[in-house]
Amino acid sequence: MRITSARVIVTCPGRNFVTLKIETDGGVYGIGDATLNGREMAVVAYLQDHVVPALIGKDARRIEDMWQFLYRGAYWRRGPVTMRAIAAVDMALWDIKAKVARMPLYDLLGGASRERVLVYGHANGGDIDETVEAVGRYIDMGYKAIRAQTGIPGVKLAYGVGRGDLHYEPADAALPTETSWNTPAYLDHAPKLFDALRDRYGFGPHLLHDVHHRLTPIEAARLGKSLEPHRMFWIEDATPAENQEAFRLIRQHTVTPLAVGEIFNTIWDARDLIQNQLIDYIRMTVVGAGGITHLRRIADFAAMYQVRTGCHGATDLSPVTMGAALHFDLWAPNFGIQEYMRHSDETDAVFPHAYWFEDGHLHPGDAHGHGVDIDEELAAKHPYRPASLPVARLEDGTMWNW
Ligand code: EZ4
Ligand code: CO
Repeated sequence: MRITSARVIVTCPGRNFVTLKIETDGGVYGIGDATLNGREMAVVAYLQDHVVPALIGKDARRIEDMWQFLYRGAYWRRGPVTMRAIAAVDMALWDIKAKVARMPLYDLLGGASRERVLVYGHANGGDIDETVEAVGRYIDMGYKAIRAQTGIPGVKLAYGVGRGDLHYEPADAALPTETSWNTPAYLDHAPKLFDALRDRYGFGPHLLHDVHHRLTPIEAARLGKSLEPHRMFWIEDATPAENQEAFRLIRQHTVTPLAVGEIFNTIWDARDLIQNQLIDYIRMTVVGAGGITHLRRIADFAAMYQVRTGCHGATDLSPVTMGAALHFDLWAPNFGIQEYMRHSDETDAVFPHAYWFEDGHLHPGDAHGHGVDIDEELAAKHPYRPASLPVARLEDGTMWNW
C-alpha cells in the first residue's frame, strides 16, 4: 500500500487549522492534524517543503518506520514544529491502518479499557459571581468535571476569561494582544473563587484550574496549599517546566494534584517529572507529542509511576486531534481525564466526526479509523487569517508568561 499523495489543507472556520490528508493507491486515505496555534504557517512550510516530497511512494503500513525516519531523519529532533509535522503523518497513517483493518482505532491499539471518556469543560466569567453561574451551566449540561477561571481585580484580560459565553478563543488578533498580570492579586483572589464554588455546588463536581505558567515555584506551592481545602482535581501549569526540578519544590509543600505538559513535545520534556513522581497528570496530546506512536510510549512510561493522562483539548487542537485523542483515551490503561473545549458549529461542519458527548463523557464512536474527516470544499470557503496568542506584562511593563 503506497502513498500516492499528501496534501496540506489550511482552513479557518472561526479559527485556523492545518490538516494533512494522505492518500494511498488502495484508495484509502487518512487525516492528521498539524495545527500550532499562532505559528500555523511554520508547520505548513515544514510539511510541504520538507516532509510531503519524502512521503510519496512510501509504504503506508510502516508507521513505526515512518516515525523514526521523520524523527531521526530530521537530524535536529524535537520542537513544536517538527513534532506536529510528525504527528500529522502519524495520525493519518494510524487512520489508514485502522480503516484497512476495518476497526475503530481504539480496537487496533488494544481495545477499550473503559466504556467512555471523562471530560472537563471550561467555565469562566469576568468575576467570581459570573464564574459560579458559568460552572452551574456546565453542571446543567451534564459535566462531571469543570475547569474554572475568573477575572481578577486590577488584571487586564486575565487568562481563560472569554468575551463570549461558553467559548473562549485566546488567539484573538493578527498581532499579540497586550494583557497584564499581578501575582499578589491572583493569589489573593483564586481561592475565593473555589470557596464560592464549593459553597454553592459542594464536593460532587470535580474542579480544575489552569495557572498558565504565571507563578514561581514557591508561589505555586502557596497556591496549592491554599487550595487544599477545595480538593481540586488538579492545578495545571503551576510554573514553567523547562526546569523539571522546579516541581519538586511545589511537591514538597502541597498535596494538591499537579498537571503539566500541554506545551511539551516529547517524553524528554517530562522524563524527570514522571520518574520522580513530581506530577499526577501528563497533559501532552496526539498533535503536540508526535502522534499516537509517541504518545503511547509516554503513557506507558507514565503508568510505571502512577502518573495518569490528561490530554490537552483546547479548540486550537482540531477535531482530528480530538477524535484521535479519544481513541487513545479509551484505550490508555492509565487514562485520567480529557480536556474538552467544544468547537464551534462552523468548525464541526468542516470536520465531520464520529465522537459524541453524553452525560459528561465523550465516546470516540465506532467508525473505522479515528472517525474524523475533512470536508475540503467547505474548508476552502474559510481562508487562513493570521492570528496570534496574547502576551502578558507585569504592571511595570516587564514581559511575563502569558
Ligand atoms: O491556552 O491551547 O488548558 N488549556 C490551555 C489552552 C491554551 C491554548 C493555547 O493555544 O491552556 O487554552
Ligand atoms: Co492549559
